[in-house]
Amino acid sequence: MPFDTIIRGGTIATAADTFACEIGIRDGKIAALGHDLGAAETVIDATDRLVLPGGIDSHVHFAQPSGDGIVMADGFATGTRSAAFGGNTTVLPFCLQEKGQTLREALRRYHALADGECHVDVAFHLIVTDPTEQVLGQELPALVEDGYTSLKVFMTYEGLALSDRELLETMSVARETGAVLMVHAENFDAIRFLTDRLERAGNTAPRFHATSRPIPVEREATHRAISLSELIDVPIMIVHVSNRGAMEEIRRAQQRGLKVMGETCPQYLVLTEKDLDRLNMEGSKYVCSPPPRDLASQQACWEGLQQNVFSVFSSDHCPFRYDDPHGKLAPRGRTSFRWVPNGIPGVATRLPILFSEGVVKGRIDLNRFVALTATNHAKIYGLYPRKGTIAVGSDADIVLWDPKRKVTIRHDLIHDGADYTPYEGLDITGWPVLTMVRGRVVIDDGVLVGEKGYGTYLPRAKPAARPDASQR
Ligand code: DUC
Ligand code: ZN
Ligand code: ZN
Repeated sequence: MPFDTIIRGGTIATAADTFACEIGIRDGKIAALGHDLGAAETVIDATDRLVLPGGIDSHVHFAQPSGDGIVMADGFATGTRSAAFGGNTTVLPFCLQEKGQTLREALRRYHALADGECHVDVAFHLIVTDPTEQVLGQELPALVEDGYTSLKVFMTYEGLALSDRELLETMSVARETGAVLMVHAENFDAIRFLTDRLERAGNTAPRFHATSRPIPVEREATHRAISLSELIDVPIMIVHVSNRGAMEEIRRAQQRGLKVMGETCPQYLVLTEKDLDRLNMEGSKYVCSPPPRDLASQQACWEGLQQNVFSVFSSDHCPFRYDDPHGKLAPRGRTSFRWVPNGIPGVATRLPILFSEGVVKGRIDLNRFVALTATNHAKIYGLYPRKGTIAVGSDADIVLWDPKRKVTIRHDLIHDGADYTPYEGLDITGWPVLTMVRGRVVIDDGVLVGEKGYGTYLPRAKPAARPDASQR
């Protein structure tokens, strides 16, 4: 047989084109695109299905040390399982350097946690929290050469935030090595000031999390990150953008020719700060940073997606269980929003939400959907063309979609380690019905058929090119 598998009868979409043809797969790779490809050991009937590149989620957190007795709800087994159910074939979680730790030590721990556990392929971003001379001068350059070609820095959070000087030093290394720098842009001092004031006034319920980090906190830090990156002339990615002010800062920078990219996430399209204002501690289910805002902010995020200000749409899956003393209901979290763990799950719901709210409702077309959920992630983070497209020679990472299937999101569809989804009850049109990783079916119509450990670690190249305004 010339092929192991043929996918026949479907409509294929890439970031550039939509067309009907068959896909011939051999040894985990796409070996042919054409008509009448003949016989194969397995033929998958894709009639009435869309055939898309597997989703790449370049912003997820698994097994990240969270301190204070807090435990993340997903390790690599459940996190990548949930990703596969949601139509993803590659995810990029963050490897957090704890203060005093070397990056290599952090990576050893992280690889050990991932090894033999993954259902889909993984690559790691580094989070730099302790940018010592040794880390910046020696470790980081060597690690970029070893395939860890992106890093994240924080402008807020105790123990994570870098000073402006440290941001500049880290940006310099990113420039010298060609790594991509992701920035969490919120003003630490402003948040601390507002939090103290709210607590003094007795305003400690989860909804005050949003009040403690309003839009100017994010907009100012976004502007500052852009200005610092301009000094160094280094590309940056502003992650999890939630509102118009920050989006417009990025747009202005792009119009000035700066190498600034942007990312937004499902929570900024379909949630608002009203979700944090639920009875008792229920609002803590929606505590994430930046917080969901309002309807005007949602509209601004759509504009960013439509008008190429954002090049990627990621989940920022950062799961904590709700009814759990190690999660959202940790004893200290009941005393103030300040101690509620920041983050919400979403790796399984990212693609259906953007498909339903974006493609089905006519806000973006199918090719833009593919660019935002797969192709641009691969290009920016050094996985293209192995990942992120349907082309001869690429890995056979493919998802079949039923574009008409109506689903109401329930937590039992998610298969993660959390005990809730913030999108419970959301009505969706369009659902991923088959997920294939390197030629092997991992999810078949809502059933896990893949095995833990099949997913593999992917060292990465430096980004070939920055998706810019001329790209989708
Ligand atoms: N930043 C993230 O990227 N994820 C969750 C929490 C946060 O602050
Ligand atoms: Zn962040
Ligand atoms: Zn995140």
